[in-house]
Amino acid sequence: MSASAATLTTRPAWQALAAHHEAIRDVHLRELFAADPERGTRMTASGASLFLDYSKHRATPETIALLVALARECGLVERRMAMFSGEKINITEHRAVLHTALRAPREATITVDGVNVVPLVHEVLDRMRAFATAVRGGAWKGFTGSRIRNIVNIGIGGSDLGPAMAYRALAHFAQRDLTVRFVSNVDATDFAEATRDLDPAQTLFIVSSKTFTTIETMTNAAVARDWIIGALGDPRAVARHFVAVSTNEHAVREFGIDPANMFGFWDWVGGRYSMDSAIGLSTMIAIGPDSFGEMLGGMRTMDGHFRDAPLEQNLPVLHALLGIWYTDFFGTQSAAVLPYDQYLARLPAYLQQLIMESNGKSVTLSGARVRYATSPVIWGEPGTNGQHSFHQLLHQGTPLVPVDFIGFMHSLNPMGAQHDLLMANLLAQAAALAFGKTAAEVRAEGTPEALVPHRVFEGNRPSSVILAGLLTPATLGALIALYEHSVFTQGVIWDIDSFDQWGVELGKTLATRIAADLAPSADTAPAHDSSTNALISRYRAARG
Ligand code: G6Q
Repeated sequence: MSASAATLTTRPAWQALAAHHEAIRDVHLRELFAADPERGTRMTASGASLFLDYSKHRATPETIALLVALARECGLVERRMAMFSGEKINITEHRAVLHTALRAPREATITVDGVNVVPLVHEVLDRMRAFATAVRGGAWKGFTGSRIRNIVNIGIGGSDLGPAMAYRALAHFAQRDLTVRFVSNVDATDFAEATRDLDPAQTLFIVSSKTFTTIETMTNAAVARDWIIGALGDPRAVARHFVAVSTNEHAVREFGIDPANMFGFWDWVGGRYSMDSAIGLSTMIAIGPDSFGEMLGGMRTMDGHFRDAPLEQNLPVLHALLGIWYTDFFGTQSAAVLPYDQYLARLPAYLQQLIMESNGKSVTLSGARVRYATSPVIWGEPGTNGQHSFHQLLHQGTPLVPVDFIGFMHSLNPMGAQHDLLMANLLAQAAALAFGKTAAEVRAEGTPEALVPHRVFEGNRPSSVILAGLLTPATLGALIALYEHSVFTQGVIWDIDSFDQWGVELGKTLATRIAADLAPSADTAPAHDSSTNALISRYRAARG
């Protein structure tokens, strides 16, 4: 059973939510907290070592019950089972969606087209482990016999954002005598700046591309190959300085990488869901196979929680449903992710892809135009930095922006009272957003009357507080899996294919056509729209 697109907004649970929204949309969080002294402890849930406080949402237990009813009506339980069991729920690409198999225990059985994929996953993990250990320990040598000191991952989108985020997030656990960098952009500056201070003899490139045809990655990989051969003076150096992560063995071989140095994955792993596949090779080299295994363990624990916990206490489900509540009933258009941890600086960028590429869709599974809003715009920065910039809008701007605050009980770098200060700020921001400051309170501070409206904080601005003990590989894994399953849950309710990405195709095709028009050899008049033609002419003129 799946949600019927055309009928989502006519479902009884949706209708009940719409009526409920009418009733509570103007109720202030101050009133909700006053009405229930236990609210701050009651509206919480935990799982996979994460704690979620959702009490500062413009929701009551009735809201949650109605949202859960909607999830049930939309077939969440059945669709969840379909995903975990390897059904081809990515219908537009006719693919299973099995990132959960990437962290399944060795003894599990998950079949796709009659094949148990779990042994395949572990075979690759074992090879990654051996390779990572050889690089970390110095057994894997460069062409000249030098030890590898620098790892450069070349990949883009799902083959970049996950590893880049994870490397930063888990830097505390990384082997510090290895430098790990990421090159993604076709802008040559990316490669130039990433490699300018590296010794080619000590540098290993991981070319990460599911398809091994992505223009940016193949362009950068070719530049890297020239850089290595140019410096080391022998094409045979490629074998010691390049490995590949891909599903396309043929193209890997064509590039000159020995398939023995290729780490595979499968079409049932979407790019943005692949940081725990071989795409995570740079992560494993950085933090070591054991820590990588702990990250997989954290994801696995969250998978189990998502699969087994009652929907009312299920972190990804609650997270997803509250998102639906704001997007579809309050009409919010963006959501902020604010990690109060510098290690998570790239988490918002990673989640932008995970969430917006998955659920930025406007047709249902059956191809009908949706009649409701789907994914919000996701954005964010680590706290406390954002407090000195865009938090102004969060507190006093016209849009309503639900926030995810993410914090940790302990710091990986304890120094004096800094962690207390960091967490005090997180808690203060969540409270200030929720409860604000009334005109009476502002006046009582002796504020001149003309300034009172400027200093009022209306409050009633919702947030989740997600807490964990310490940012370990396992915690990061659990956090990522929480968001993955939240995205899935929302996609089920919106009745969209969260696992395709046709929306990024058109630009790629056009870029290839326009690139031909920009080439120095181009001598025919461009044949696009008048704006593009004029811009091409201007570019050509400027380039002589
Ligand atoms: C992710 C998207 C996209 C993809 C990149 C890189 O879900 O499909 O971001 O990861 O376009 O693709 P390749 O790995 O094939 O180079």
